[in-house]
Amino acid sequence: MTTTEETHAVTSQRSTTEHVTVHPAWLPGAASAAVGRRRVVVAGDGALVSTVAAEVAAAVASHGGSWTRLEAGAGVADADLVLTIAEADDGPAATPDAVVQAECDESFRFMRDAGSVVVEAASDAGLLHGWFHVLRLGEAAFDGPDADEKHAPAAALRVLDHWDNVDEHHTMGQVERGYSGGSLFYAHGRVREDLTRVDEYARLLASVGINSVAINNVNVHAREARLLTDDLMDVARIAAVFRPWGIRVHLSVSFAAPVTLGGLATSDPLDPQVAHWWVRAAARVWGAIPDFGGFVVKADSEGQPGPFAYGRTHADGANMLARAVAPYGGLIHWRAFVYNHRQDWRDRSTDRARAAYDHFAPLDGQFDDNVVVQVKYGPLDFQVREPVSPVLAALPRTRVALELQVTQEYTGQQKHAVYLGPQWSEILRFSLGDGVVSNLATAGGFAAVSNAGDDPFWAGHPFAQANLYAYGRLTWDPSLDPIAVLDEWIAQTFPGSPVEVGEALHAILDRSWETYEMYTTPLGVGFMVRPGHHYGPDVDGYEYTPWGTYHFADRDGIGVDRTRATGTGYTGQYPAPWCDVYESLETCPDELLLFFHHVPYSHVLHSGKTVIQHIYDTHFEGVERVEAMVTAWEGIAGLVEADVAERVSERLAEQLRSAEEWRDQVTTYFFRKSGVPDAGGRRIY
Ligand code: GCW
Repeated sequence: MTTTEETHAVTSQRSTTEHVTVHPAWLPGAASAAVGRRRVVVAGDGALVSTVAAEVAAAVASHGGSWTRLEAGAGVADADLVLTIAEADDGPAATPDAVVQAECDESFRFMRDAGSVVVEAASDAGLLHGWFHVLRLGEAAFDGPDADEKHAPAAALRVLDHWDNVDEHHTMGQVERGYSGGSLFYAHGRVREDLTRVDEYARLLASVGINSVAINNVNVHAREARLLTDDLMDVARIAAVFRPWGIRVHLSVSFAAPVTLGGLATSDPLDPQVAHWWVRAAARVWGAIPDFGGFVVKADSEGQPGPFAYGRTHADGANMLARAVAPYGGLIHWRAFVYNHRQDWRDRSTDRARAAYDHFAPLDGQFDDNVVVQVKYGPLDFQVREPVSPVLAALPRTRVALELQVTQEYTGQQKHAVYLGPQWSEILRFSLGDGVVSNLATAGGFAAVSNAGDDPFWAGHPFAQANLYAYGRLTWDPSLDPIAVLDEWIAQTFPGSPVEVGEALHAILDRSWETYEMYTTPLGVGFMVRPGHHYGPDVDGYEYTPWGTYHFADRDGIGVDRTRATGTGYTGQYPAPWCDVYESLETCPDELLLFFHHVPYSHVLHSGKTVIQHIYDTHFEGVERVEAMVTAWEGIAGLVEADVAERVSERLAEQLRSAEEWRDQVTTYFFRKSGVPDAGGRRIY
């Protein structure tokens, strides 16, 4: 197919909802061409087998192949692709009654024999993953040597959290930290009537292995709280849309709901009336939605209510809820993002980075089995660079989920092209005690804040789709190379494009996380963003605020002393060897230097540069790299669809403007503080 024909094919697959033409992301019609022209058999029962069958039917209808549906285990002859549920020795494997099982076996086996492919799964959820595996491979699924591969997710929980408010006029916007338009779920102050885009979104998520979503903001305001009560049947409608894609729905709930919704005088977790209120709430929810996933709770954090008000621990709070949902196999995702957001900047002894560990490490072993403690990847707040949170190693007897941020709150707000796969890969591969992933894989998993909204490109920036894609792929298999994952995304999103397109996209995105880091906040010190919306530079924006995110720059130096020897002692929260690696100036990695140490500007990094010269050099080079991104894009913009080209060009122009602003403010700020000139003699204001 020529590029023009391909482009036409892709365009014709776009759906139109409420007068918006929606970009197909990585699942354009072209994706199904390889399967669609073959003879396919789908065998087995289960709700998600029907989803696979419908997918196959649509693919062969567009591309001229054929398909048959058979009973599980029926003798199959003469097919190019067989998608089947394995016959289990101990009873039926398919999930009954259209209910997605809590933690079913999602694995599948991929076998290729002389160009014929069999995908065999233990459950219908596994079969759906196997189907999307074939779709992702395209022709390559059928080409190549004989194979027999087992594919299984690294962890049972692969969740996306939406920080969506029902209320469109909320002061934080409809989607808190959302950069992709309005909510996919809510419009005009209620759950949307037309959930077509939710269905398309669910398909995209299923194709990369996501199996749970939470559909409302962890900051639960009065309007959103009512999802649990008055709007429950609307939540059930959303769950019904996700169900055929093997995705369970969760709600964020307010710890104070027994008071605010139930009229009780207290939400003390040890009060039997409170526990009873939650038992009844759970019965209502699971009565309406039998495969409901559970609740997400942000308690005692940034003004949200919690057990501290009653002198109770977070284990008391989480377990009370866990017992209410346990009869249904429900989960409580209890966030460890607990810190004092009203600290006094003058008080140098309080260190926000310590807070999650100080609160949660002593509680290890006290949480019920269906509590999942959800831990942000770093000790602060989704910065471009943070050390991996020591909490992930401190809870060996607790189910833990690692929380990432797909939405680019602190990484350019989807105006900047920043591919986060390399950041997540680094976190997932980091060896903390027994290794982050092995700790999580036992019983926990992964959660991330979604970047999707009702924007026609789903994510504001067409390239931000790659982050959504990579989150699913890397949490399914953390050993994947993030650049190879990007390559998959490019191949599916720009199918049939000339090779220059892929080359340019790699040139723009492969090192874009590092580039963003270069022109923004240096050496792991974090923040320096405009308060409130968090976009653009403001070096001292948070310096004298109660939020606990300081850099302590003065005329002599910069950084936060978190050592045991002379600082806040945070390094002591790490297991060996990290407690010593980070403690010592000799061994602390350059990129985290200012997170752990306060040093003079003349301090020489392992790179051989002084801190001040590093700040100058990275900021100038960061902007040069963005200029190169713009040039690379200009070379291929004419080869992609016009609306994609236009959106990306517009975003890159803003990225360049913003990167220059960052460079000029940061270099000028540190020149003025330190008085040390740039050895390169470049323009500083
Ligand atoms: O990063 C901060 C955000 C808040 C968010 C909070 C959290 C939903 O600025 O907007 O609140 O984290 O993770 O709870």
